[in-house]
Amino acid sequence: MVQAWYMDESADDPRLPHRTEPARPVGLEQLRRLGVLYWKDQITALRGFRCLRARMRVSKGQKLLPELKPGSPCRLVLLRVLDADKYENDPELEKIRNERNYSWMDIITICRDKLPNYEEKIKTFYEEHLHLDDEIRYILDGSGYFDVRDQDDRWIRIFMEKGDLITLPAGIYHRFTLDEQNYVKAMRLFVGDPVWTPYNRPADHLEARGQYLRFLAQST
Ligand code: KMT
Repeated sequence: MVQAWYMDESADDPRLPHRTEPARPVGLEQLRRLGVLYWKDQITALRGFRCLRARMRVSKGQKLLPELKPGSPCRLVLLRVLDADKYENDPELEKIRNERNYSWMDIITICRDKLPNYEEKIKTFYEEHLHLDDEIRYILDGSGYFDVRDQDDRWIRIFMEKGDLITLPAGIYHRFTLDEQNYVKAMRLFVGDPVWTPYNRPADHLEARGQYLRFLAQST
């Protein structure tokens, strides 16, 4: 499942996990209420299914939850499996792209040797900002953290690793940092022609922010 949690207030290196103590994990449902969509190379829980796994073949790239062994009774079924190793020709990724109109894509590698103006870019990514459009990222390799503000303006940290796809809605305040691996390779997706302009906080006068706040107000 998604690995997300409330952040502590410490001013230490942002690449550290910054979990509160005790930890306050955040689930998919809470992210969804903030308008954040998240897919993993994924096992989806469905109530009402029993023992399907007994006859299910688990093919390459699919994962079992650690506590489940093939054949054991369960109420889970593997529904959708993204495979970051075959991103160029992955029917599951195609499905998501078609459903959500993610027509445009490129690939960004963020590490000291590969990204021009690395230091400057890293700083920009970690400034709290919003965009006028959704930010959609699919992690192909490495890992990092997206931080998003919740409805009470507290930071939630979302760990993103290979096979994870996330959509941050237009108007949400957020930021990105590498973790201690100092390396991520990600697909950037976009609806139409890409615009990457970040609007650093405060950007409350923007229509995208107003729209997002209206979404939050009615989000259940
Ligand atoms: C952005 O626009 O914030 C980025 O591209 C950085 C994150 S990509 C994993």
